[in-house]
Amino acid sequence: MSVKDHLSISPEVRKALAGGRPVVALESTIITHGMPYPQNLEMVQRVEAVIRRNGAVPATIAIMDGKLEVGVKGEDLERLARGGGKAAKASRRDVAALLVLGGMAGTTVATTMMAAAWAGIQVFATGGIGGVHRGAETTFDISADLEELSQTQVAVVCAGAKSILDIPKTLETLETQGVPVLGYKTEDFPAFWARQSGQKVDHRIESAEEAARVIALQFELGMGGVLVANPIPESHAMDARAIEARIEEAIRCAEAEGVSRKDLTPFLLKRIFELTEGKSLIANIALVENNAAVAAEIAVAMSELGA
Ligand code: PSU
Repeated sequence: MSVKDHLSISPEVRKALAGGRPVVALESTIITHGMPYPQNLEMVQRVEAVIRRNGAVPATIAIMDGKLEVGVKGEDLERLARGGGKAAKASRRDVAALLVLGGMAGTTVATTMMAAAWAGIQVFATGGIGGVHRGAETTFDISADLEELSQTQVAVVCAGAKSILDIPKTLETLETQGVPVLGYKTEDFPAFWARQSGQKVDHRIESAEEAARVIALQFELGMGGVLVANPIPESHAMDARAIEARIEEAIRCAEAEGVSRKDLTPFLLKRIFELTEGKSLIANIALVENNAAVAAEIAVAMSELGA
């Protein structure tokens, strides 16, 4: 029995990987827990189209019927998007149990990185990584995404960390874990809905080719993952101060209702969606599309390098 027995890779993705062609992984917690239906389904369809337009093959990853499916599509994608409440949220520690017990689950950034690495995919696009939650000094709530980045050789393109988090502590933890944080055409670490968090990235890179060279070397040296931070497009960026007031309100609601652990991020995203009358969702979709385009360009550049 090997890892391969638990992976179900679609023929299109398998063929692309065998031919050394660029592939971009996509996660699915954003579908099952990050956005409502039907916007979640529209989002993934648009994001996959963006990846194709930019010369790569998309591979949405999820747990379906006891398998880690790489390249979910058609009816399965619809089932996942409609599944909402029924789908589990699969973090690293849930994978073995869910594969044995069956059912359907959205994979987080951490789990999608693992599955991508097992399948041989080097580049992955998401919205925003999980991180250190505000108040973590008492709750200890730190996303498993951070540790995964330190040990799994996949480049994650994101719009920074969600500003529901404590961003300085998130960056501090990434530093402790030895994860390189590259700013895509920026020195500022982006804050998901806003272009800037007020914190600096480690290194500014100017192009997909430059990112590909850094990522290829990091992998060659066996030093773990890379985070590429790509700010939300200016046209969709939200005012940092206005969104902060909504975040604080959402956090107060979570505390009052006793929401914690793996339910916290989905709860906060949903509450902020309501408090911004849907504007946060429009911005979220725009930033994921933008990340998908950059991830595809990086995947193309990596395959040109022969990496
Ligand atoms: N990006 C989004 N929306 C999301 C997520 C990322 O635009 O919902 C998900 C990712 O799957 C990430 C998870 O791994 O949020 C973080 O959850 P937690 O804080 O419980 O680790």
